[in-house]
Formats: sequence, C-alpha cells, structure tokens
Amino acid sequence: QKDPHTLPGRSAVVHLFEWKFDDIAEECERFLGPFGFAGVQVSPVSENVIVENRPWYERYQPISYKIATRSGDEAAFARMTQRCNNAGVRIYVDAVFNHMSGDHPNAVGTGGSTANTYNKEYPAVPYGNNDFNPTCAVNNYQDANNVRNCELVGLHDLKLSSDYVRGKIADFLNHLIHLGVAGFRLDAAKHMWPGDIQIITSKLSDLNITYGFRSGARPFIYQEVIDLGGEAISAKEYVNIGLVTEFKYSSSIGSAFRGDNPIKYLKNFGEGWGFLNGGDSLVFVDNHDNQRGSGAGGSSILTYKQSKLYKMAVGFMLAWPYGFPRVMSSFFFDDKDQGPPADGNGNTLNVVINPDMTCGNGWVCEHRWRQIYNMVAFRNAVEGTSVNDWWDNGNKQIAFCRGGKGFVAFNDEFGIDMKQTLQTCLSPGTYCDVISGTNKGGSCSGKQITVGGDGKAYIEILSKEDDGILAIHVNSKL
Ligand code: QV4
Ligand code: CA
Repeated sequence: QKDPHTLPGRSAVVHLFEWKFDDIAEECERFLGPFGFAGVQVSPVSENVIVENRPWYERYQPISYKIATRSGDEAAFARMTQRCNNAGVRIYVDAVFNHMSGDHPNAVGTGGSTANTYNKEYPAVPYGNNDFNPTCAVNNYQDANNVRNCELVGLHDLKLSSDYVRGKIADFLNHLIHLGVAGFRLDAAKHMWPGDIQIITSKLSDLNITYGFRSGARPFIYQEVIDLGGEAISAKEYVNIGLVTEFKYSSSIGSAFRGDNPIKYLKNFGEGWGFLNGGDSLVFVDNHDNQRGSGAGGSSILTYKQSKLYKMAVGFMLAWPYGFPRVMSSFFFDDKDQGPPADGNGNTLNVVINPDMTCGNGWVCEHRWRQIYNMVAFRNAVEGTSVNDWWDNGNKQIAFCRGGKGFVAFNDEFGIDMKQTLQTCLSPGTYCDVISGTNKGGSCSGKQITVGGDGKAYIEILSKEDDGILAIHVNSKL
C-alpha cells in the first residue's frame, strides 16, 4: 500500500535513527510539525537481544514482540504516536520479522525476556525450533531460495510460510496500528518471499481512526530491497505490495555530487536512469547502513561527514520530483558498530537542543540543518509541479524551476564560481535564498535575489561559499 497518509502540504519523512520515543514526541511538537515534516521512521521497537558493547545493530535482533528497547517502552511509544499525530506528523516503524536474533550465550533482551538462541527457542513470543527455516547461510545472491530461506548473517530465519508465524507477526503489527502508527518499513524484505509478505499485510487492520486516519485507510508499506542489478531477486517483484527503497538512487546521487559523474546528467534523474517508477520508490541520500559502509553503494555514498556535498545532494533530492524522500538523521560515529550516545549503563542519552537550533549530546540532526529543513519547505511549496527551465553549463553547474513555484541552482564545480543570469519562472520581485539564510517575518538573513519582469535573475554561487546551492520559492518572496 503506497499512500503514506501524510497531511496535506507535507512531503518528506525523517529517520530519527535510535532516538528515544520521548525525544521524538518533543521533536514532533517543537520542530517537525512546525517545519512541515510529514513523518518519522522510528528504529525497530520490538525487544532485542542485548549485545556486548551495545552496538546499534542489536536492534535488528528481535527476542520478542514486546515494545521494549533503548528507545522506550510501550507507554512511551503510545505517548509518542499521540503527540506526533496531533502535531501532524506520522509515525512509521521499522519492522523486523524476517528473522529473530543470531546465536548468543544466555541471551537476554532489553525487556528482560530470555531465549535459547542455539535451539531457536524464543518463549516470549513464543517461537520454537519448528517456526524457523532449517539452518543454512545466505551466501548466494544468484539463488532466490538461498537468499530467502537461509540465514542472513546468522540471524535465525523465520518460517514465513507458516500460518502460526504469520499470525504472530500480524498480531505484532496490528498492535502497533492500534497504537497509532501510519505504516512500516519492512526490514530485509529481499529475504522474504513477496507472496508471504502479501499474506501478512493482508491480515493487517485499517489504521486507527482515533489518530485522524480516514476510515478504511490501509497501512503504508515500504520495503527494504537492495537491488543494484545483477542478482536473482529484483526490486520490481515487490512493487505490488508497497514502495521499495531505491538504492540505485542513493549510490547515483552520491557519485554525481562527488563529481564522478557531472551533475548535468541529473536532467532525467529517475526512471531514465533505470530506477523504479517514481511512484514506487522511497528515496534517500544515505541510510543507517550505507552511511557506515554496509548495505549498498560503498564509497559513492555521501553522509554528514562530507557536509557541503551532502547538503547539495539532499537539497537536490528534495527539489526534484521523483520518489518519496527520506531524510537521514544520525548520531556522530567513528567506529561503524558504535551504538547511539549512551551513559555508562548503556542508556541512550537525550537529544539536547542548542540555542542555534542544532543538536548536542552526540546527535547530528541533519534534519535541523537550515539548508535541509528549508528544502523540505521548498518541496512542500512546489508540490504537484514538474520541472521546467532546466539549465546547465555543460558540466557541474545546473539550475531548474518547479512550475512557477520554486527555483534552485547548484554549483558543484571545484574552484569555479557560478555567475549567471537565468530564467527563474517566478513572478517578479525580491526573494530570500533559503540556503544562505532564512526568511523570518519578511526579513532575509541570506542572499536576496531579484526576479525581473522577464522572470530572469542574476544567480551567484561562489566556489568558496559554505553552500553550493541557492533556492527561492513562492513562500520566500519578500
Ligand atoms: C556474525 C557473522 C556471521 C555469522 C554469525 C553467527 O558475521 O557470518 O553467521 O555471526 O552468529 C550482526 C553482526 C554480524 C553477526 C550478526 C549475528 O554485524 O557480524 O554475524 O549480527 O550475530 C544489521 C547490521 C548487521 C547485523 C544485523 C543484526 O547491518 O551487521 O549483524 O543488523 O544485528 C544485506 C541485506 C539487507 C541488510 C543489509 C545490511 O539484504 O537486508 O545487508 N539491511 C537490513 C538492515 C540492517 C540489518 C538487517 C537488515 C538485518 O537495514 O541494519 O543488519 O536485520 O544487504
Ligand atoms: Ca527469510
């Protein structure tokens, strides 16, 4: 089901990776709602095995379907969905049901449940050995049976052909629906048969109308399928069920802004590049896996660590009418396994907000970078329009318009200034560039752009500037 049930005028979601539910609730009210974000992807909520040194990835090893993780318990989860929905922000849960945990001696979960992982016994669900596929390792991506019926990195693979297992998963997801979520990311969907996913999603309830969903609304589904081509399984097999993560988009946009492939070629970014149909794609510059070198995309991926190029890539994603965009919001890391900011007992630290709106305590909060949240507002402002007045310099400077509602330019050349008079498609007047500043109560803290009677404006992005983008839109008119 492809409708994300976002509120009108909202068009991008943010993954608040590893955030606590109470912090997410605060963020919905104080920032995401007011700044026009449509929804939040929440890290897995089901109780997970506690792994030594508390790596972030322990959350992908469920031990039960109780809501009990380092992000909070069921009561906190329920407070969050209530407060976020009230703020106009939807909640999507990362749902892990291809597998349970890997093997761990004396496995104990974040909610106190125990398991005998070696015997595949998870009494808190309960699942027993018969509820899993026979042990074998995923090691041949040319063989769909191997990918879907064996264990991904030793994670015990659930027998999704079983009615009992399907029922347990549907009960878990239905409980979350009852508590007010709008939909799910399906983790490791490539490792599940589309037919099994279809049967499980058909058992799901309609969304809970007490949270403002229309009656009969079906849960939004987006599936994690990594398909860069060349494997037995293709992303297309999943588009009947819901959206699919388009990893080609993530790796291609990274290569483009890194300069490996001049951005003039972004002119037909989307289907023309062999991606899924825009209406089937969940798009992103980086995700929690490929920002730390796993998943897909390797060294082409841009992250907060290459901040200037990263802001340009995210800005392009938000300005460009293809796919349903997800903004990443990270915690700082040096080691790829390192968990979220935590105290000595492993409890996740609160997100603190600095006076300049950025975050502290180890949280990056890319979604609070002015260039990013102002481009979310840009996307909302130009929704429903297509691209016109594309311009490029034959290399790494580009500009385009969105149907009379917005204009954006990018200078991705190293050491070369952009100084051009360009067609903007906006009505004559003075506009505030929402990248170099913000338009607050009619006063602009950034560059001012004058659009003449002919719709043309002088656009300047110097190579030495902090940002390689310039963006103006109907709501930034002074
Ligand atoms: C280790 C060995 C295995 C061995 C096993 C034996 O490496 O060879 O079989 O022990 O028990 C962690 C460790 C991993 C360990 C495993 C089991 O990193 O070394 O195996 O636990 O104990 C995340 C991490 C994984 C992590 C996993 C579970 O990325 O490293 O494994 O969580 O904690 C493919 C898939 C795609 C997947 C992507 C990363 O097609 O679906 O790889 N992406 C999703 C999530 C991702 C998550 C999972 C899937 C699994 O986005 O974050 O993996 O839920 O491309
Ligand atoms: Ca499987």
